[in-house]
Amino acid sequence: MVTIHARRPLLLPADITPSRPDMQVVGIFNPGAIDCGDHTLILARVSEAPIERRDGWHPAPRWRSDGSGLELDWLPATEWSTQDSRSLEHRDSGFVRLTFTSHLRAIRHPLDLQRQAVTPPQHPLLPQGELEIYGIEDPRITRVDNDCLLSYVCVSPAAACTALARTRDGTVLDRLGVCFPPENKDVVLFPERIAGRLAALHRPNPRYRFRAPEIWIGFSPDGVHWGDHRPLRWPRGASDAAWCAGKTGAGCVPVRTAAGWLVIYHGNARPPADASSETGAYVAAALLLDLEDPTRVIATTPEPLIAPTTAFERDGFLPDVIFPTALLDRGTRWAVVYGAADTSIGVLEIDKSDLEAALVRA
Ligand code: MAN
Repeated sequence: MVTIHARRPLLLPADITPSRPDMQVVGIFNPGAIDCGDHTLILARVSEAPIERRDGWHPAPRWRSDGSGLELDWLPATEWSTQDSRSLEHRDSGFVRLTFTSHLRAIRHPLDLQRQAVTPPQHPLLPQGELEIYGIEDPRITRVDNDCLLSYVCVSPAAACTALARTRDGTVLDRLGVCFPPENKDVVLFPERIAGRLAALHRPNPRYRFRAPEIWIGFSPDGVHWGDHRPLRWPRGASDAAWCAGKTGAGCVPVRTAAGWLVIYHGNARPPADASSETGAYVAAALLLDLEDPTRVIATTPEPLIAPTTAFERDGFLPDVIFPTALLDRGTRWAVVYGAADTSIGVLEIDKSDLEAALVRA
């Protein structure tokens, strides 16, 4: 049994200002986070929706690819139906548009990760170019090769894929381009080269479901060329069928421990048949990968470590979501930073010894 300490919201939508006066912030969530000396750099996903309503029309935001800002497309309700809170579906073609758009915001936070007022400047990182016109999402930050590398989801009519960027302090992105083509998300880089190569966990999302979409690992000499891909497999008992039957995905950036690479990942349940939402609950669990050969899963937590239980995790844009994105070392404890209900950022602490005891050899 892993005891959870100091579970708290860290950033809420009301803490930040929208990028434009006609947009409202609907979420600040799924953040990359990394300790930088005297502060924690948080790169948060900020999602915004248009405020204006027009009878018979749905607004769908889109960034102009020439960098000249945000445009609202008004889609006729006769042709587009609302699917869940996140998307609109074209009645004939089945193609979708998002009801909101996301950009990234860099925030420096004291290392104690206590909730406090966010002081400006909150540096916005806005989408750029054809592959980002519906937004950029879910960043993860890894310090590797003396660089701060950021993997983030790009959304466009070409679908969701993952790109890489270098950043010094989160305020400017030096874009390196797409590293995993559509549809692939939940890309996290390891903080060290392994046998000379960069390594990343990633999650392709296949159309044919022979089994649930799962975490893969791949390798690269330079961060641009990736190969040697394979799924991570571990024995899954009957008990995990429910909580990760929908899909699994990384997660926090892996952390080196004496016993192996510690990875906190998410499991997503299939929604119950009578549910109004298209998406089931997201919970967090842990894996341990072999230090020399991280394609080998050596231990797992058979049950979820963290499930949505508090109000800010249960109620929001997408209810019942714990989406872990960063694991920070706080001495005898780990601080887990996570997105809650696609609406806010939460943080909680677990004793390292508790987590170690919960890991069962695979
Ligand atoms: C899914 C969710 C959303 C996200 C879109 C596009 O619907 O993960 O949060 O905005 O995909 O990536």
